[in-house]
Amino acid sequence: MSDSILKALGLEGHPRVVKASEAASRGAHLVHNPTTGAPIAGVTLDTAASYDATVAASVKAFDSWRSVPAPQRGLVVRAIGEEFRKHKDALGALVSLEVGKIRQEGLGEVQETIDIADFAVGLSRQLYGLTMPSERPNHRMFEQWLPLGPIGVISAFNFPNAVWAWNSMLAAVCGDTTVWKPSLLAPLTAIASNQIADKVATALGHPGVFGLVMGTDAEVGERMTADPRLPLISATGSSRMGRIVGQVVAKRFGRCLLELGGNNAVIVDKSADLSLAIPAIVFAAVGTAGQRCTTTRRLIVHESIVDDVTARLKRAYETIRIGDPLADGTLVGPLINDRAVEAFERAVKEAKSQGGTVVCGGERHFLGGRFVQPTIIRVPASNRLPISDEETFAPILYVFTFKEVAEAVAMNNGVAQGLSSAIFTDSVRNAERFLSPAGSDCGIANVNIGTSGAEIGGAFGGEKETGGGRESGSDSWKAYMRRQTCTVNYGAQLTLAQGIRFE
Ligand code: UN1
Repeated sequence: MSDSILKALGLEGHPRVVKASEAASRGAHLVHNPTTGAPIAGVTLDTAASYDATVAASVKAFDSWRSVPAPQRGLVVRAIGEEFRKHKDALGALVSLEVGKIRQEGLGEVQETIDIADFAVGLSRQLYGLTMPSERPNHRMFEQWLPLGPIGVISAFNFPNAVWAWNSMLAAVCGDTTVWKPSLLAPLTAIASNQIADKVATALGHPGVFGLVMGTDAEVGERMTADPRLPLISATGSSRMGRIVGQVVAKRFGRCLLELGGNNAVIVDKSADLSLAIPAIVFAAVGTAGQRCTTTRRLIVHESIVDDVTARLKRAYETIRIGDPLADGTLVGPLINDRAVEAFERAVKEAKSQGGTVVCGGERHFLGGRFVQPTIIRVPASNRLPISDEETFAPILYVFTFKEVAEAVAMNNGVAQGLSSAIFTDSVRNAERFLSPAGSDCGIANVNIGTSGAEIGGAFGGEKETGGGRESGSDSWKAYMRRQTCTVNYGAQLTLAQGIRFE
């Protein structure tokens, strides 16, 4: 199975991919299947010298790519999107194989890549700047958006394909090249994805637009964040990582686009339609085995319905099929690795010691390996559970209660992270309060849908320790360009602004 997936994506015989059995002797990094624990293949990592060569090639490619008219860059991205369409099944399966996402979600991830490519094609004719009236006679004032340079993209294991595409497809139409450092937990998906884009671009006469570097933080990551040749570092991962990256990049006056941890809550108001709320919460809390940055981790339920909601969720959790992510009907696969399982166990233990009650789950799954039970924990009557302040990348849902919606909003906002949030309510007043200036403080705020599974058309990202960056749709493209304000004097007089006379 794994061999045929690798073959379909041209990874067999790829210069960076070695057989698992040869990985040790060739000094390659071994990639494991989280479902079985078995090695899939080895990948060769970059050295300081090969890192340098890739960035140098990206700088060189930028030199000409920036001058290709944006709509023509869009045509290259269109061809890349077509290629992703052709490889959707195989690439989706590779995502499942490498990070344990169920097939539907692996395919959904590649669909995000196809969608953002389409979005970028349209955008390639819409990189609009404003024209503003000059206060001086015979002057024209306007702004234009120009390519920024090679962009460093750092991505996490949980979206090993789409997050790169959000960045690289937009960057490409903006006239930038990309140097991508993927997670070492998902390098095969990265090699396959980057190869698809690079092959198309190269065939159309643009080699070097899509670069890939792989290695440890010490060898590659730190070099990249400190590298003045990369004017923008777009990094997705933990807040701990973002804090380090942000400071290093700021030191050299580079730009950062940070998409970091979430601790997302769903508020269930007493007027909520539970036939919507329950399945939405289940998908958002256990989908991708709780390893999305948008996963629902906290449930804030009106006290009058909390017992009913918890009982319904427990019943729903009992029917969730856990197992091989590539098997039909599986809804939850494994966690990414043993460390993630340990973090899950630690959080449950901590929650219990802080007075939380396990409603269901709480243990490793009988399938063993990296499988855990989706878990619901009721917080004690004090409504406080310090462990719930942390983002544990696992399917653990903490249930809180509230009396007044204002109190629920304060709880929603009462954590360090600010990515996604949702309210289930049939009250227009409560929905609008949730979306008002005094409402949710998150980058994403939804009504009657869950916290995860955002569409690519909106800007994606969050506030506070989520990092403040926005990727994907809306006007996120502006982060990948430099703004230039231009004033042209087409008259015969030199007029100074602010009415200044200097003669
Ligand atoms: C992430 O987990 O880093 O909204 C990205 C979602 C997906 C993207 C998640 N479209 O859940």
